[in-house]
Amino acid sequence: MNTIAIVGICIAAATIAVLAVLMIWCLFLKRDRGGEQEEENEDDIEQGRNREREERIGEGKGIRNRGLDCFMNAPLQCFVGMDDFCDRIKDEEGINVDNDEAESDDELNGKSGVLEKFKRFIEIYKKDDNCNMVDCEFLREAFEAEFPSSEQHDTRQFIMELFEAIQSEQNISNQPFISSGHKDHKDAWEEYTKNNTSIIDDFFIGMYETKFQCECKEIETVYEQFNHISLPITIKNSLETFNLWLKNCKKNTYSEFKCKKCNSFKKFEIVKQITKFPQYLILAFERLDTHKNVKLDGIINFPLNFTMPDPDNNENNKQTIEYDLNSIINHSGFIHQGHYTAKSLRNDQWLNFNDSLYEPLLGPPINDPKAYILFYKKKVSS
Ligand SMILES: *[C@@H]1O[C@H](CO)[C@@H](O)[C@H](O)[C@H]1NC(C)=O
Ligand SMILES: *[C@@H]1O[C@H](CO)[C@@H](O)[C@H](O)[C@H]1NC(C)=O
Ligand SMILES: *[C@@H]1O[C@H](CO)[C@@H](O)[C@H](O)[C@H]1NC(C)=O
Ligand SMILES: *[C@@H]1O[C@H](CO)[C@@H](O)[C@H](O)[C@H]1NC(C)=O
Ligand SMILES: CC(=O)N[C@H]1CO[C@H](CO)[C@@H](O)[C@@H]1O
Ligand SMILES: CC(=O)N[C@H]1CO[C@H](CO)[C@@H](O)[C@@H]1O
Repeated sequence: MNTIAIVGICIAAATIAVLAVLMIWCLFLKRDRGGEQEEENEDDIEQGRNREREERIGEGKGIRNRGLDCFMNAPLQCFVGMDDFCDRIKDEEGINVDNDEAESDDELNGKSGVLEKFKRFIEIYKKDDNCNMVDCEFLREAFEAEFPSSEQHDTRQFIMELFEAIQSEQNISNQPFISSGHKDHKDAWEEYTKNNTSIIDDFFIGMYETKFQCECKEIETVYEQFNHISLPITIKNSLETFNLWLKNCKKNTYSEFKCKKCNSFKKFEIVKQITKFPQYLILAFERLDTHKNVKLDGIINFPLNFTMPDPDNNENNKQTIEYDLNSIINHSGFIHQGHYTAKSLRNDQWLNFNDSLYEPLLGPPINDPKAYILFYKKKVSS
């Protein structure tokens, strides 16, 4: 019995000893492992940082695409490339929105608080950190009602909606300004800006002047705002579209109208021209013909820069306004199934943006056959 008891005690003691050794070993192992893991993690992070440092090119960041977001990501890259606009928007405030609501905007439906969200996006993008990708789901959500994430959308429509949303938050009705009876184009622009003072107006809105002149010399002048200019592509003249547009910028046409003075139908000469050039001129090629349901793939010659006569100093067309290409949006694919990418100039370096991916380009994009929207920046006049 004694022997059995002693053996039992010995086994128990041995077991306890083994267990203790195991436990202590485990603790050591755990601590070692932990240590190793921490080191590994640090290594990972460090390598990641280095990788990001290597991957981060110039002033670019990618933008995450959660499905069909490229219609929004491409123009956002173009806006980020507009330094003066991004500097100004930081200080802009919406006066038509309840700011308390805008603070907790993640739950907001609809477009409310777009300006605040757009500012947040710019701030995150411009932050000098090691991130090479921005997630802007909060901005995407603001447009969910109009641009459901389950469908493809037209990037041009998005740009217009973004403008309208910001304008209306800064207390501007989105009625088009069409007005007559002004002294001249400066007077018309003053009238427009008196009640239209959003950042969008300061950077993207231009104005057309159209003069209707009757045979009897009676003239009526109409002013009309625009936020972009559409250039039609016809398959035949696609090579010449841009130059044709430049040539036609001051265009004389003729048509029959009823003259108020003559009180009868007369031949009118119509002269239409731009009298207010915006800081950023947006040109959109009419590639997506939704009526005929086709996409026009014509190659367009568009210049890296061009000049127009300055309407404010128009004596002998000597003074000119110069524009430089700032960014372009590409559309590849078919009319109802395609992909948008952007090329944007950042600090003298052209970058190619494809959602979360981006890469430097060797030079500026010239005659890109897939160009859909062009953004030109007005040169600062000296
Ligand atoms: C501009 O707004 C003011 C009030 O804010 C109004 O009195 C004025 O009539 C407006 N101007 C035009 C041209 O509508
Ligand atoms: C305008 O673009 C052309 C190339 O198309 C370039 O050679 C020229 O230097 C540019 N001019 C200015 C003023 O940037
Ligand atoms: C635009 O399309 C052209 C021609 O297919 C292509 O070479 C280029 O990479 C595209 N650009 C972007 C920004 O995707
Ligand atoms: C954009 O990137 C995707 C891969 O994420 C690739 O399949 C596609 O060809 C790229 N498009 C362009 C225009 O570069
Ligand atoms: C400054 C200004 O005009 N604010 C107005 C903006 O619009 C809201 C209503 O739409 C008015 O309550 C504000 O007075
Ligand atoms: C686009 C826009 O809001 N236009 C408005 C500018 O202000 C005039 C009045 O001066 C309004 O009539 C326009 O609707």
